[in-house]
Amino acid sequence: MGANYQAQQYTLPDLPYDYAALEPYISAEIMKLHHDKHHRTYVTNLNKALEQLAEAEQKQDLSKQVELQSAIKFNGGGHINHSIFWTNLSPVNKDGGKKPEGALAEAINQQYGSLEKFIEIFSAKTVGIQGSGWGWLGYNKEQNKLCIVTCDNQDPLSTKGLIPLLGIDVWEHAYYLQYKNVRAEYVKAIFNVVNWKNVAERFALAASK
Ligand code: MN3
Repeated sequence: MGANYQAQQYTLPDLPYDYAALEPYISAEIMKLHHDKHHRTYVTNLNKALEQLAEAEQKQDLSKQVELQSAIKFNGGGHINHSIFWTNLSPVNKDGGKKPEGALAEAINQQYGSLEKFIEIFSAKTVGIQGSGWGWLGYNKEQNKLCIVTCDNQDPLSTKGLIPLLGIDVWEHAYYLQYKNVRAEYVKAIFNVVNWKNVAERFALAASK
């Protein structure tokens, strides 16, 4: 890998709060490992793959360019997803666990009946993911509708043509140290620290574009 192959480099974003800030719902130990080890590894491997891609492009090695797509999707998706996830959460003494307001609250009530009903449907789908993946509240621009969908592995929501508003990581690394195999308890607990203000901002931005 020479220095000649210039690729865009991504960096691990700082968490907008301390590792212990989401306790007791998500332990500091989980947050530190999840952010500083798992997310960092996606960023490192994404940068590696992009550098290899730049090299393969320069060498017009199409087979190599195609081969690299799965690493870019996985690690790039991991970086995209976690970067959203951290901002979707907030300590309870800040924005965590407060109710959605404004246009987002209206859309949730209109489509799902109530916030409680939305959380029930979202949680059931998300807990039911087979293996590793993410539960998402996404926005369908063409239909001007909210959608609850799940993605496998680190596939970003853009692969389904939707704009991500709220993502819940249900890879075991996100909860196992604290909740063991009881994914449902983790998903239930995390709504205590969901930053609905951030979700509403994402919704407003997505709807205005
Ligand atoms: Mn994760």
